[in-house]
Amino acid sequence: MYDSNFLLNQLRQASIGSEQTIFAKLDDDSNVTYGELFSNAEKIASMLVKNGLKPDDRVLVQVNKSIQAVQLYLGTMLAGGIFLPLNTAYTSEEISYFISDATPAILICDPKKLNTLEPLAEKSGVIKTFTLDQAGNGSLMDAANKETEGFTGVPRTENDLASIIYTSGTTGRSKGAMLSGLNLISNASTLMDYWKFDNKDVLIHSLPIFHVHGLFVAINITLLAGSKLIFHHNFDVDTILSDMNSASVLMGVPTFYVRLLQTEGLNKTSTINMRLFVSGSAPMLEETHKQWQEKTGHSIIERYGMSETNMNTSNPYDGERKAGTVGLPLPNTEVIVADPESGKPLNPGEVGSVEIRGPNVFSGYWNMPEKTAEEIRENGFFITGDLGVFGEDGYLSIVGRSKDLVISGGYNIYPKELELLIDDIEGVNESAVIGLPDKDFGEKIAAVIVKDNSSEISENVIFKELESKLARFKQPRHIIFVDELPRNTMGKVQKNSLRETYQNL
Ligand code: MLC
Ligand code: AMP
Repeated sequence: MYDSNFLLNQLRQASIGSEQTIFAKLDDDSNVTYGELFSNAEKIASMLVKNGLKPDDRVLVQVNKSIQAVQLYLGTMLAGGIFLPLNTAYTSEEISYFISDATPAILICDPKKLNTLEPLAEKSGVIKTFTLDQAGNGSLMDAANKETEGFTGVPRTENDLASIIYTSGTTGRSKGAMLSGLNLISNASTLMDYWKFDNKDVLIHSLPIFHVHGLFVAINITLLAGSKLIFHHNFDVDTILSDMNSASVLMGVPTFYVRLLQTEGLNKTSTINMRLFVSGSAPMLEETHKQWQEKTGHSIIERYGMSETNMNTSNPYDGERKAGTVGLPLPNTEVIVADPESGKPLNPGEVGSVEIRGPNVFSGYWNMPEKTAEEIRENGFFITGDLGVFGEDGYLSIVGRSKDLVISGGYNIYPKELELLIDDIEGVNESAVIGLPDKDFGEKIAAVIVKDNSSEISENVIFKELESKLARFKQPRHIIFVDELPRNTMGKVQKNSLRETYQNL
């Protein structure tokens, strides 16, 4: 049984007041101790409560990566709020949807976005908007610094929500995955043991902190194990390479490894201090895994997860790490490959729907009971939308997706969202958005468009129209005009055929 301020107390227990460093070698060469981290989180929590935050209120956050943003994550949970981080690439139009869907009580944004976002926030009943910039300055920390440390925390139980992570939806509308304290802590503690983390570890942190990977996997494990983080604002190959002298673990998306493999300095000597390389969020090519092993002597651990479940499977720490597979189900997590209709488990070698059950699985989508019921079966198994197959050896391979999704550099892009916007542009009859192979990002976006000849449209018109509506990473890299889209006898657009036709673009 867990105590009431469940997640935070677990994270704090070994570290509160500690002089042990958590953030080491920051870009300005400073260090931050666990004691400082948590006392600032307490000040933020105290300030949020004074500003009217009630248990279960959402705190919507779109800020650049900083230590203060991590303190805000911890402070929000300490205050009993629900932390809702958003990709910094989202445009105001995209943010506007999240504000109206999540109805947050508090909004925190970059000072540069205040003028645009504050009026939207006020219209949606947000009590207060604060600012926080990459250097940690802004009205959030000004207000928090007036508080004293020692805020003990608003009581929470293990099933209370700790965070909502928005993930794109097949209908074009993003869905907020509701994650409880138990979802987060159970997964972090499983991974800490599975990957053998302890307080001697130093993790190179170059991922964004608005997603499960950089926030929960990387930070929660570190806090639980009392390890250190070398915390970078951005991904940079040279910096990572030089960090490897004083670090032990790197977590990244496959693009990290593809780019590192292209650098001169990557070899057995430069990685000699490292004990663990983890990859996930998108499929890693077998070729990348093998090249890494040849060049560094290290075998990357590929693991598989998602916003709704945190991590589900991982290649083993001690056993064989098999390229092209995502390894074995994690302890405490049931993973089946099932018949999509009946949900009945299939035999090894048979391709089916990957489904997950366990304490890591979310409770549902915010405000979307029908979607929740469609995706979580009555027996508790969550239908991931991924297609997989178990080998006789028990290793899972992800072989495709039943959901129409493109993953570019670890970011999810749902074609439907783009198709709805493109179809609305004057002069467009219809469109099909597909993912094509890309050496750097794994997949890239292409939009195949049929004109309606009502007005003159060109590539540029399409790009211009999408510019203010869509984050840059979601925008098409190729626009292809065609006379008609290929369809099957049922009238359904054949995206496979389009992917094949344009695979070499
Ligand atoms: C940046 N760009 C991208 C992109 N990232 N375009 C498509 N896909 C991406 N992922 C755009 C930029 O806007 C820019 O546009 C151009 O590409 C070049 O940018 P860059 O400087 O090369 O990008 P960089 O800053 O180096 O970013 C690449 C990256 C980043 C791989 C480091 O995308 C990244 O951090 N990805 C990690 C995502 C992640 O954490 N996913 C976890 C989700 S959780 P232009 O044209 O304007 O110059 C999850 C669950 C799980 O999935 O299992 O973990
Ligand atoms: P997200 O919704 O951003 O959490 O992305 C989750 C999706 O990323 C999963 O449903 C998978 O499709 C994909 N994914 C994550 N890790 C892997 C992996 N190691 N191999 C293949 N796909 C992955």
